[in-house]
Amino acid sequence: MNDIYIKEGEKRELKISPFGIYINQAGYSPLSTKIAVMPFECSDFAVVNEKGEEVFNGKTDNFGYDKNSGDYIYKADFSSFSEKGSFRIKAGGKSSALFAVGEDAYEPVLKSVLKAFYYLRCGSGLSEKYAGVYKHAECHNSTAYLWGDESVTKDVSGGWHDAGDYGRYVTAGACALAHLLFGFELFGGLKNTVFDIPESGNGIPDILNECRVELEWMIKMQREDGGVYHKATTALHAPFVMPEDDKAKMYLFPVSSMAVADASAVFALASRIYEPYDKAFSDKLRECAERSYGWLKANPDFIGFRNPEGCNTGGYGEWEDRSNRFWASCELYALTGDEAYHKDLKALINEDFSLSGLGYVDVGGFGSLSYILSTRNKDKAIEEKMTSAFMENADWLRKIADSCGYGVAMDEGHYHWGSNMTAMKNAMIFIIADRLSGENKYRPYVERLYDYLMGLNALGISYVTGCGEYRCNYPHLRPAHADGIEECIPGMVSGGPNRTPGDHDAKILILEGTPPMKCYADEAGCYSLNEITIYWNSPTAFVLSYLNEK
Ligand code: 9MR
Ligand code: ZN
Repeated sequence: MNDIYIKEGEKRELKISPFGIYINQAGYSPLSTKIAVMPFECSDFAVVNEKGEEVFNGKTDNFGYDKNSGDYIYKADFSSFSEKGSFRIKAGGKSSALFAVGEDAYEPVLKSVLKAFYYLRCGSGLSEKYAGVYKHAECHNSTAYLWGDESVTKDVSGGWHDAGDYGRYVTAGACALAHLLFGFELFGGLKNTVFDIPESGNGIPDILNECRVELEWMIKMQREDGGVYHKATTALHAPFVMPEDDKAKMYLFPVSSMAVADASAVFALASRIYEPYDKAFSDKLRECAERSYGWLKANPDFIGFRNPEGCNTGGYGEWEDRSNRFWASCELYALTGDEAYHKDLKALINEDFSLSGLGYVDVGGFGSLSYILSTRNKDKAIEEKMTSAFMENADWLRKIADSCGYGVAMDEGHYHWGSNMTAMKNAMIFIIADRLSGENKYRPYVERLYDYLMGLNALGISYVTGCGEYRCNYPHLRPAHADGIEECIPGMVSGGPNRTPGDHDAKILILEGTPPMKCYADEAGCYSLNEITIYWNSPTAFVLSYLNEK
C-alpha cells in the first residue's frame, strides 16, 4: 500500500533536469523582465524559436558564486525581447526548457492554481464533468466524534482537504481563505476569473464560489458558544488510498483560541466581501464572526493545541494567540465600525508579533491589511505603524534578492518546510508595499519569485504540477498516488526545498551539505519537501492575480 516510501536497502537516485539552463517554464508576458540562469561559464546566449532559428541574442553577466544554490552562475537578461511565441534559451551547447511569451502568460496558471481547490474539495465528491479523470466519490461524510468525549457528535462534512493528507484544520483554512479573499479585494480581475467548477455561471465570482465551500465547513466547526474546534481528522493519517476509501472514524479536536480567533477574523472578512453577492450568507457570516469574538472575550487566556496521544494528524500548534486575536479585532472593526473592536486592536498592537505576517502562525499582516484597506475612522499613528511594517519588510527582502544570483528574495532561513509558501508570501509583501506606496518598483522582485516557482531555480524545476516541460509530478498527495494516473492532478504547488529535511526519505535523499535551494526531491514519500497544501496554493493565486492584472 505505502510503496511510495524508500525500502530498506533500496537505492533511489534523485531526478535531475534534462535542461542545463533555467527559466520560467510557465512563460512571460511581453513586458515582464526576463532572466535566464546558466550554472556554467558562457559569454553569449541566444533565444531560438521552435524551428531552432535565432531570434535574439546577447551577452551574459558573470554573477559569480551564489551561496543558496552553491553554483557559479552566469545570467542572461532578455527583458527587451518581447516577441510572442514559444522559445528556448541556448548557450554553451546547452538549452533551456520551452517557454512562451504572450499576453496570456499568467491566466492559465492562475486558473489551474485556483482549480486545485476544487480538486481538494471534501465531502461532495468530484464529478467527471469538472474533474475528468481525477473524479472521485463522496468522502469523509460520516459523523465526527469529539476526541475525549464521544457523547459530543457533529456533522462537519465539506471544506477542502488540507494537503496531501485528508485532514481539515481551521487555522490552515483561515489562512488560505485570507490570501484568496484579500486577493479578491485587491485585484479586480479575479471577479471574472472562471475556472470551471460546478457553480460557474451562477452570477457569483468563481473564487467566491470556491471559498464558500471552506467557509460553510468552518461554520460547521463552530459551537453554539462561538468556540471553534481546532481540526476534523481521523486519528491517524490515512494510507495512500482514494479519499472515499478512507473510512476511519472522524474526530473533532478540542477548541483552540487560535482557531476561534482565525475563524472569527475570516468570517468577518468574508461577511464584508460576500455582502454584495449574497446578503443572507454575509449576515450569517457576520453573526458567526461576532459569536466567536464573544467567545474570545469570555476566554482571554491562550488555549493552544497539541495532538493527544493516539493521534498523528497535523498539529498546527502555536505558542501564543496575540496575532490571531489582533486579526479578529481588525476584521470586526472593519466590518462593523464598532469602537469596542478598535479599542481592542489598539491594545493588542502593542504585543510582540509581526504586523506583516501572512502565514498560518503569524496572521498579524492580515489584520494590518484589513485596517489599512478599511474606510472606517482610523488612528493615523496605528495605520502608519502597519504600513511601515510592510515597507520595512519589503526593503529587507529587496536586499536579500539583490544578493542572490537568481534574484529571489529568499535567504538561507527561508528554505524550510513549505519554502514555496515563503517565496509566495515574500512576493505578497512586495505587492502590498507597491500598493501602499503607489509605486511599482517591486514588480521585478515579484516576477523573480514567481519565475523561481516556475523553474528559475537551481534544479530548473517547475514546482506546480501540470505546468512546465520539467515539472514536479509526484507530490505527497494521497489521491494523486492512489488514482493510478501517471500525470498528477494539475495546479498543485509543491512545498519546495527544505534545508532541514524532516522525513525519513528526504533524510536519505538529501545529502549533508546540499545547498538550500537544492534540498528538494520530487518524491511522494518526501512530505517535508514535496507535499502540497491549500495555503501554499493560496499565496500563489494572490501573486498570479496581481501579475495577471492588465
Ligand atoms: O505546513 C506545516 C509546516 O510549516 C510544519 O513545519 C509541518 C510540521 O509541523 O507541518 C506542516 O503542516 C502539515 C500539517 O501538519 C498537516 N497537513 C499537511 C501540512 C503540510 O505538510
Ligand atoms: Zn474528504
